[in-house]
Amino acid sequence: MVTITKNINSNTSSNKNTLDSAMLKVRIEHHLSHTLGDIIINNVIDKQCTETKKAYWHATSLALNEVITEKLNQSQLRQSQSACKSVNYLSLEYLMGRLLSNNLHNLDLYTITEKVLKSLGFELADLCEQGADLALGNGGLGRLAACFLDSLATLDYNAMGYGIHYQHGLFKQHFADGHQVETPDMWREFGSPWEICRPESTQLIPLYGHIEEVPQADGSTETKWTAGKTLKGVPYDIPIVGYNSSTVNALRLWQCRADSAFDWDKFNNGDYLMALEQQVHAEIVSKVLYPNDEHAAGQELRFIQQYFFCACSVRDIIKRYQAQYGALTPAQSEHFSSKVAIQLNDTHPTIAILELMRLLLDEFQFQWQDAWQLARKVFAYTNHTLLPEALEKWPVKLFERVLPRHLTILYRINEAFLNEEVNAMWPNNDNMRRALSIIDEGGEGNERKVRMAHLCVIASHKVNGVAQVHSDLVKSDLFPEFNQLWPKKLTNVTNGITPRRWLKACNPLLSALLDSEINADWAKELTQLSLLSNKADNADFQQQFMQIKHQNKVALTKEIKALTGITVSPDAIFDVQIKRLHEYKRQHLNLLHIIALYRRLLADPAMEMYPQVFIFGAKAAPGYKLAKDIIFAINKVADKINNDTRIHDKLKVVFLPNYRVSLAEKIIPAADVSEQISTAGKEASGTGNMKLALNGAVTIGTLDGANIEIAEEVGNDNIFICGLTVDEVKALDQNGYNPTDYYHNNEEIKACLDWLDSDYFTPGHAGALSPIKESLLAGGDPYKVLADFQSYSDAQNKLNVAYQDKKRWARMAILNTALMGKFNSDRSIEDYIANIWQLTPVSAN
Ligand code: 73E
Repeated sequence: MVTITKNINSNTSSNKNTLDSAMLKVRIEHHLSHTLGDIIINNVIDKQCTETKKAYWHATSLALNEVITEKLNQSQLRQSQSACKSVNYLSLEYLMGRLLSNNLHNLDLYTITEKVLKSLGFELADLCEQGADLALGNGGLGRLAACFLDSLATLDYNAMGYGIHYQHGLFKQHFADGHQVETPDMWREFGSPWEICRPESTQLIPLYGHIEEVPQADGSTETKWTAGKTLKGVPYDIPIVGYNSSTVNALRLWQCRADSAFDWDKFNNGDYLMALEQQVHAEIVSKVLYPNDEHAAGQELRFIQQYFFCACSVRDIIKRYQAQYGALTPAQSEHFSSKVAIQLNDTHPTIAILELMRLLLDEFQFQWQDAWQLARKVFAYTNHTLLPEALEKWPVKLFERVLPRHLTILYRINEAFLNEEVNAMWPNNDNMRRALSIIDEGGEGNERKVRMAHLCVIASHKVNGVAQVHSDLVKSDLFPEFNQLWPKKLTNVTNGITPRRWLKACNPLLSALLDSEINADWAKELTQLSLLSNKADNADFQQQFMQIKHQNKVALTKEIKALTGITVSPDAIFDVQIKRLHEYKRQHLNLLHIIALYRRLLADPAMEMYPQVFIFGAKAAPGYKLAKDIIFAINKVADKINNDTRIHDKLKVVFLPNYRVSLAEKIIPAADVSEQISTAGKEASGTGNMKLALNGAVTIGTLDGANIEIAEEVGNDNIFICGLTVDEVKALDQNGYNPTDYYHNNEEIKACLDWLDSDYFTPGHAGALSPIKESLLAGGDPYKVLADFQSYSDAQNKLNVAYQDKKRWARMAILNTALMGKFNSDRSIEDYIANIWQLTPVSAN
């Protein structure tokens, strides 16, 4: 028997795997023949065909799942026996990506599995490509949730993620004549090997209906809710495997079904379609992820999604508490809050507050004060954005219709808050009452709305922003009055990323180099990478480091060719902007500079410039017209530039379709330059900035979000900072920003924008790119693209010159990798634990 030998970097006794290669092979073959049918065993099979690879991917995943499920069961037993406090992370989004490679790395089974599959005639990396991305999120917020789950399990904390089991995750993207086209994501068309259905934890969720005041014997009245409809929530658990730890936690995703499958009477009467109506209506609730990033969707279905998910999760949290500790009574209040923390990932799960209150009051016979005190100890809220269009406000009328009982509770919370707390601080001050009320009274034809963020701040014991500058702005600009009222409530937890997925698994060449250089488990203790600083000027090390970057660039070059047909040279600078498409992220600032470079090259083909490839990846929300126009413009400009022989390949532009986690894993290890050029004050944190820097890309960016903290870590010599600061943006707004001044005073800006009006980039269709120009001039350029153009362009020039000094650039790249220790999501989680959740770890040791 060959037992697994682990390298010194990643072994602890708690994580002993007893699976050997012979056993693994048997299990994979068992799943191939027994679970997946007999298409393969003993036949002469085509190992190159996709169907075969898919079957082997599936069988390998199932074989691994046996190990994982056992660890999950042991973890749950251990957590229950230790009676430790747990955190319940409530998020409408989880951007998990693929799981096979990550789970293998976290279990330290990657190498052995690679060998077994090789003996069967397959490349593991190739098989991993067969898995679908779990794209149950839009962007940074959902990916942060996924990184946090990884860290919680890695650090042996008792945690449960709660979310929605969307049938369709984020749409797939392709381009037709440069335009974004969306098609549905079918991640579990043929099922998913990772999920475990838990029918025993099904929940029934009431909604709609009416309330009445029922007189009580003591003369008081009680509110009784008679629901008009019931939904059924069925949970699917996805195991979350900690890295080199004894813990496997779960992500519990709720699928919505009808309370009963179909109407027998209608069916028997021959009305077959109508018989299924109920089912169809219920299934819609968990059918699809809303594809809006940083934009609150106003539809009733989204509201019901939020409620459904919150109600299922809160009931499940209580049920699990009761299963472990017995009945939940008012006397247990203190105990409950000493065992349960609930984190709200933005305001999307706010209704959980009302649902917990409702259950305590109506079903557990709590008095108001007992229920409210408990809620306030349990909840905490993370704010992820200051953008007004992303701040959720639901019409009171919608609340009244769908959740009449919850609305009465909300009113009572508001009344007590305004009459007691606000009045104590600002006596008889109607302006303050109006500013802080949970209800936005509307006025002048505007309907009354519920400010979800206010409810979150009032009900939570802690509220955090996601990077220092963002948290400061939450205090000063978003919630200044709340900060006056409760000076200790608002705090900061800077985001982080898991180094397991974002270095160890996605960049095996660099990982191997780090393993050989650093005598510690750097994928856990990321600050250990700072030891590399000593080698930043070492010629041999520079050579090795940059050689790896080059190999990663060669691999990406092939991917670019396969996906777009465009040929790029791995010797050029790979300049990467990958993130959702949004005006505030300013992909169009990047584009404007590309157009300026192109223009300069046409004017002077001998211009001194090191070849640069600009690589984009971004999805636009389907309803966001200007974002789609920007994608179209980048694609059209790319077409023209890439086919213009006059510029001798000095400039190339690539827009990779269908940007997602698994594509990010290929782009990030190959990036030289990381574009982080949001308008200062608009990007709360960013996390792509951390992933790129960790993989040795040098940032060109504004002093926004976590860029500021990245600059602090790497030092100003190792980052290219440009653009206005937060204060300068504010000053510009106060003094009246006029983009046409920049247009008239900067000849290059004018020429580039006017070029967009011609048919140069869209032959025969003059004006097709004009919406970009219009948004920057007549549209008022709300994100200050023109104000930052010159500074950005100057920084790009410096960067291009810096790259030509190979030693200087290698030093910068190495120091970026070396100095990213702070941005380990394990550190973020330890910050949450210390300041907000107060958990203790439970491991097998
Ligand atoms: O800066 C990012 C941040 O890094 C921020 O824009 C993003 O959250 C990341 C993680 O903290 C974010 N997404 C949303 N709000 N902020 C959002 C809003 C509505 C719907 C979906 C996502």
